[in-house]
Amino acid sequence: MARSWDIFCRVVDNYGDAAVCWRLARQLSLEHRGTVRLWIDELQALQSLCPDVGVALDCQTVETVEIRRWVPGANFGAAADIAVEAFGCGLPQSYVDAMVARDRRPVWIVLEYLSAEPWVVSHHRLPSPHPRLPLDRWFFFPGFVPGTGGVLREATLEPRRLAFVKDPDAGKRFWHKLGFSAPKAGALAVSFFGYENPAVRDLLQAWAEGGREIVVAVPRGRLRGDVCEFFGADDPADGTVLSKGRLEARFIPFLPQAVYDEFLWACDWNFVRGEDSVVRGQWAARPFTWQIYPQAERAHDAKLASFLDCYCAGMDPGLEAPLRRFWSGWNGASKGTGTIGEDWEALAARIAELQAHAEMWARKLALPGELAANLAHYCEERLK
Ligand code: TRH
Repeated sequence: MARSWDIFCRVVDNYGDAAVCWRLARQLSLEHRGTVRLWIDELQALQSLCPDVGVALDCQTVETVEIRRWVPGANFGAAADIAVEAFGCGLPQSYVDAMVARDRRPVWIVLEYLSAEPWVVSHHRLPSPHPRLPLDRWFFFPGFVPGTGGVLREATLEPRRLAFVKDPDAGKRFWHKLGFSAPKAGALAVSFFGYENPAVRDLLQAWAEGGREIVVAVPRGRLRGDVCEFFGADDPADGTVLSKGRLEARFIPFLPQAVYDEFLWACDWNFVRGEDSVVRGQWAARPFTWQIYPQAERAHDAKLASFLDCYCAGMDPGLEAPLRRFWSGWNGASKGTGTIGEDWEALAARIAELQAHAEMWARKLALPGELAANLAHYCEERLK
């Protein structure tokens, strides 16, 4: 049955909140026949991901989703069948009142952060009654294993990816579109997205002195400052190429979301971060390294370790050890041990095995089912 949805999104920082909500909104509308309104408090982040979004508009429809600016005092109108409170951002009181006023109680979903921690399975889909009102909030947890809500993957993603990887010229066309030639045969292409990171210097140095040519492409963003510092460059324009030893760095713009996927497919190794690029990196079925969103008192260490426990299952221990050390060095956990270059060399020497593992992992990641589909199905059950 066609349902109406209101998705509420507060942009805390960066792009992840907007990215996840935007993907979910599109999928519910395009793949689940939903009438979807996305209430978002910062249109700039969304416009970076989807250039068709106008930052000055209070109300606009893009790709069948109605996008509404979420400001204090906004007129929300009647509540939808389903309200999604993304990442516990809270629903406005006037909207909650509108939910209570409906004859048929809407479903209130709290869409949680993505985590591989084992407790997620037992918390997924638990209700929490509202302290005063006749409403339940239902907690919906994305995740990597059966028993969780899964992760987002639009229906067109895998066909697009397969068409790209099967086309021998697709990679070349991608680099040309950005104004570069395709990396030379034998060079390893790397996408480099992350937060500020003191490990960048050692890794770039190792690449410059390493056994293989590396072409690292660096989109505009927080990690780029560390790369510039390594080269002694001051904010190079997009399109700039800087080299040192066997390392070539290409500076590229922040790409629209759909083009970002092509970037991941065009590279042999992807450095990803946060909540959403890490998922796209996994669907890209390429070796990758995750810079997890840093939390107070290093609460993210446990989350990273849980993910690695899932991801490394079945991997040869001789490959798993450098992979864990490399990821931990990239996430600042083993600062000062100075093994990031050696660990990289150990991994790069076995990249074919890591590639096969990444493909196997992408198949495993599909096992819990797809997040938007799982959510739509779950809400339908609640509304029956
Ligand atoms: O931007 P992120 O760090 O997002 C977040 C936020 O910090 C958020 O507050 C936090 O809650 C969450 O992480 C855990 O990283 P993320 O999630 O990977 O989002 C980046 C998005 O940007 C993702 O959709 C990919 C996209 N992207 C492009 O569209 N073009 C690009 O060129 C690049 C580099 C990324």
